[in-house]
Amino acid sequence: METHESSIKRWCNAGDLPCETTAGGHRRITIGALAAFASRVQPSLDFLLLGEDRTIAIPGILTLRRGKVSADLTKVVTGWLLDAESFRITALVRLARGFGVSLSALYDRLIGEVMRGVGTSWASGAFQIGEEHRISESILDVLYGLQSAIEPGIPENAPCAVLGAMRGEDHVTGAMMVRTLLSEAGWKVAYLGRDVPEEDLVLFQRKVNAPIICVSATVSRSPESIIAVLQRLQELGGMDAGFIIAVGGSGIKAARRLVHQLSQPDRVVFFESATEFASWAAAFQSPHVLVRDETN
Ligand code: B12
Repeated sequence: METHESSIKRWCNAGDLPCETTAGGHRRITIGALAAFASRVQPSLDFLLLGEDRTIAIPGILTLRRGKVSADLTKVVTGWLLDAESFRITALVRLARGFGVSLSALYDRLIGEVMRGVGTSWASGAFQIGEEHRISESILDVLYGLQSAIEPGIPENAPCAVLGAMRGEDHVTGAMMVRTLLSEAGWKVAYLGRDVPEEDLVLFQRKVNAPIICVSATVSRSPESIIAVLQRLQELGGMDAGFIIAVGGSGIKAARRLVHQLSQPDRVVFFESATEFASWAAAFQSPHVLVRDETN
């Protein structure tokens, strides 16, 4: 809800919204007072969906806005995930975006961090496999919800990208994040989910005439095996294939140094983070344009 400053002053003056006046003459409103007021005027507000944890979540959003993540916020979000309260995370994401925090920053700094923490807890025996699965499903609930909210705004004639998790890869959280980022940047996405063979990625690339194939890999594997997957994609596409391969995820890092082994190394882009990818996708020009530029 967007509220004009004058409305807030009016509510304060009328005593509806309790506030203190500072020595400098400014009004100071506590989060508790704001929550009580908001619950009277609009009970479904995202702010209220944060529940009692709002006293940690709101300062946590402000920390995210400054480019950092607070340990308290990470703990709160992990707790919500353990309780399968994905609606609270969705509310947090909406609020954070209202405060100017980008989706990609939320993914890299907050959700990625939370999921890595979940991995550490699982490895140390603090979480059982059922808890890890429940958390994974809850985070996917959030991402599917975001996707459904973004998708209707994509123009009918928008370019389409193909996206999937690399063959043998069951982790799809990173891929789903990329899906929402592409959609937010105005792309349609042919999303193929987990464990996608190269043949199917290229089949869909042809079907939708996609200028980008995006591949995600979370489990680390040998650089040679990643290069083999990328090479196969390029062979299936042929020398005049009109697509760029965007590859990312914590599992692919080591392969970057072998990129020169590919038949078309300049047609592959490696990404370390969602933030890097989001700006690249927003500014992307199709390979046809790139080829034309090269010959000029
Ligand atoms: C949740 C989880 C699962 C869930 C996955 C559910 C799901 N729906 O995705 C389940 C339970 C199914 C699972 C299974 C397994 N898992 Co697991 N899992 C995890 C966990 C806890 C979180 C993964 C995650 O979501 N990470 C967060 C994402 C967002 O990070 P990310 O992928 O790196 O993505 C970020 C960026 O890299 C980027 N990005 C990602 N993809 C892309 C793509 C593009 C194009 C771009 C531009 C950017 C980009 O954006 C993201 C935002 O920052 C991790 C712990 C960890 N440290 O990651 C272990 C972890 C990844 N799993 C691990 C293992 C070993 C497994 C299993 C093999 C376990 C087993 N013995 O059965 C299996 C099967 C793996 C398989 N065949 O794929 C290991 C991997 C170790 C390694 N050597 O790499 C980890 C690290 C746990 C550990 N500490 O040992 N897992």
